[in-house]
Amino acid sequence: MRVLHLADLHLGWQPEFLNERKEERGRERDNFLCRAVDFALDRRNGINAVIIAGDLFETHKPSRPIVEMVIEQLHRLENNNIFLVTVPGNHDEITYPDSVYRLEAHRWPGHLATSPMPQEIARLELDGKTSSFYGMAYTAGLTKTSPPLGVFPKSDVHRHIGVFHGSLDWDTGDRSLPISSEAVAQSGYDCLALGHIHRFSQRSYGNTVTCYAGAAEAKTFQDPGTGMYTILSFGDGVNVERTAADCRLCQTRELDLNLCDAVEDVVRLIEQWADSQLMLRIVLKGQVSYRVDPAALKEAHAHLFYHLQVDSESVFLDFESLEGLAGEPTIRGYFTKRLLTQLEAASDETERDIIRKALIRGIAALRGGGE
Ligand SMILES: [Mn+2]
Repeated sequence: MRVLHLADLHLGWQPEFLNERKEERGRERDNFLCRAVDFALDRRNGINAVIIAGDLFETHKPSRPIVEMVIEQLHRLENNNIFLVTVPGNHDEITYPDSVYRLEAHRWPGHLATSPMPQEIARLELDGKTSSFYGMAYTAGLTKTSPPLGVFPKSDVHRHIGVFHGSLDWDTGDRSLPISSEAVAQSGYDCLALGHIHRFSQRSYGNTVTCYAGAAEAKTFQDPGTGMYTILSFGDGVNVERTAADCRLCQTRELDLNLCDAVEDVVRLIEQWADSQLMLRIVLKGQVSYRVDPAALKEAHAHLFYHLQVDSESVFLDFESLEGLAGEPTIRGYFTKRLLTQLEAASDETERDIIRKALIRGIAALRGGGE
């Protein structure tokens, strides 16, 4: 049995920060569900079941076109005999009377969790084995969250798979569902397919494999997506596989100015990274004696990327301010004074250049900011 484990799609979310590309990218993100369904239907992937572990939608009340698109895509799974389990999350919380899951429950494809506490949702018979799927829909006022969720129902079948949108032992007091890992270890479940944390992770508690599939598609640079499908493969045990999901890459890269002698070198590095498909955030680091303007770099190079953001955590240090440093009764002051003396005594420009670089890097190192 091979299960495509999806979570945290946040369909309908708009990337405001992309300005004129906002709508285009929003549509592309929302189209992820269609690509995931194509993946599940591709016989080469051998998928028997799809799990959606919460936050399918960005809100509990998504727009009509998004709802219709989702139901149409999920119908494709149902029509092709792919077993489907959907669990609501905290973004698309079932609590509200106008929640999409309350209004559409009567025509939701596959199996939808609506119970406020864990229950068996459905069973799947495959190759002479019966697998039971358990889940719940967090409902404010009805779901008990203190102590953390720790009682897991269990039917008399071969396999047990929990589908939850919550946090393992991470009681932040927000409207999420805390889950006791101690209880998971005692649950006798084969696997807990989780949503809520947007990064991928996999751990074992007792004989139970817990897996956060993570959000495949990026939202922002802080929430950059995994770009991967997660497949839970059940044989003798549980195997977690991952494969590339054809999502737009969203990356943050550090650019160490200490490795650049001038702005021209910085420009050359950015040009080497040029990729019209990439959403890239560059963080300038280091301590240098030339001025770098992140806004100007962004302006000049934005056309080389799908989206470019340049932030600076670097420190500008001009040679005038070194005289001040040289007077400090510190190791840094002593170092600066010594290098400035060498600089004055240097016989040619090559030597002076080396001493200047040593000075800048040395000061960075003494601040704990360099190599
Ligand atoms: Mn989420």
